[in-house]
Amino acid sequence: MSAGIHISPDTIRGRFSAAMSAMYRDEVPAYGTLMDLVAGVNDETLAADPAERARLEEVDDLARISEERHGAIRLGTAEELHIMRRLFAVMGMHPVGYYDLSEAGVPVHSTAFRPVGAEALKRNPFRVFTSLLRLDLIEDDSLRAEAARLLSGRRIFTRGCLDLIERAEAQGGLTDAEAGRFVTEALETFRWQPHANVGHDMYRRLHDAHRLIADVVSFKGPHINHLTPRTLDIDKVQARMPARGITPKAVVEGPPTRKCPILLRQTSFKALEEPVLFRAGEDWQEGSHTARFGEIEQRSVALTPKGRALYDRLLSQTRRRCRPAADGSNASEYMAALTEAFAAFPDDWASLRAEGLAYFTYAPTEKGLAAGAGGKDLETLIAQGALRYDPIIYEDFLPVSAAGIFQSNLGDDAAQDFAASPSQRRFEADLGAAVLNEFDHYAAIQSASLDASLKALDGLAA
Ligand code: OOG
Ligand code: NI
Repeated sequence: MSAGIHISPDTIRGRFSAAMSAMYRDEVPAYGTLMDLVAGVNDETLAADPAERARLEEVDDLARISEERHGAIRLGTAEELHIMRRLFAVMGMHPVGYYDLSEAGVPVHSTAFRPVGAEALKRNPFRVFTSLLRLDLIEDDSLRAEAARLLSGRRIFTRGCLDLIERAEAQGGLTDAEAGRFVTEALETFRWQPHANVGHDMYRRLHDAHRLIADVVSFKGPHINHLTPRTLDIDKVQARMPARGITPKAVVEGPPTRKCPILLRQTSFKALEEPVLFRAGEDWQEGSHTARFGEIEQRSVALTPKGRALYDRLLSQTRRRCRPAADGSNASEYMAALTEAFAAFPDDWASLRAEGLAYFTYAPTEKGLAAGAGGKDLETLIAQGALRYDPIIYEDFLPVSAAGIFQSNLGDDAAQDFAASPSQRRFEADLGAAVLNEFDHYAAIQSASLDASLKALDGLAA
């Protein structure tokens, strides 16, 4: 048998995200409603702004504008995380960034498996925010031991999936037919399984320790807990959710609405209560669990460490003044405080660039190519219109926003005090690889584009 021709990991990722989307819409009907709402608002936004439409047509695939940009799962053991890294690698998704959520009262640490590089992101930007439960943060010794025992006994990957991961690693890829089987097998890991791994009493104990612990330990696998399409107008979708019968979380996470948007804004609808069957001897006992929801996101320019420090400072300043209440009662007060604090964040592209707050790609203009660089420095070339610059989109996540998303969907009383203990080394040891530092990555994209631009200008100037 010949090895056959391997298809691109980007293609496998595209098929996988489409299959996941179809499965999730089927499992969580409210998510289908959200998708409809998002597509409608995106159409309206594009119709109202022909210039933006033309710009997006150039850089994006308009037909896929409303598709999923990410999903999220929560894992229980180091071994699960290690295999998950290999599974995602088959689809060209690699761990980027380390997020310590213990600081925000959620006992996990996380990374995002995502395509790296402009070309792969453009083909299909789907990524999965992946968290590993921190059993070491459970205080009750006997509960911790029981949780560890339950987790060590479960098998979240099918035999077929494991075989195909090994095959992809050995062959350096998968054929079209193998990829089809891989997507089918991999999907099983993310499927909702209503038959719990525990009885109701155990579920209660885990739940009382932290809802997230119950969500991970009580079930047979890491069900996908949300998917997130891209919206072009997050404020509008947030405002229209109630009319479509879905309840949005109290506030949009991230920066406020701006002329020059930065980083990432996100909101979600609240997780639904779903029927579960708990073990009861040989039998099953009916109960329920709340975990799965839908989210939307709007991405904008990536910030440098300096820009990010300013963002973090202004966000903390806002939250010291006004903490968003779970019931939404002070949502407008919070939004006003946020807008006021962020008045200190420059809101024009020229300042964001000149002050080193955000990342941009550079490209020579026609005019610049005609005139040549002639030894001029960057600022002069920009002032003379020889170089243009465009924002680099932020492709990662924000820990404070992620904590807000976790909390509103775990039940709003879920925040607890854990000893903040970032543990990136431990996480990377479990993962079996280092995570890519997102700032280094954006900086490299920026400097490569600048080098190439200066070379192009010099080439003609000579
Ligand atoms: C992950 C929450 C984080 C985001 O978009 O920030 C996240 C989870 O609830 O498991 O998905
Ligand atoms: Ni999310």
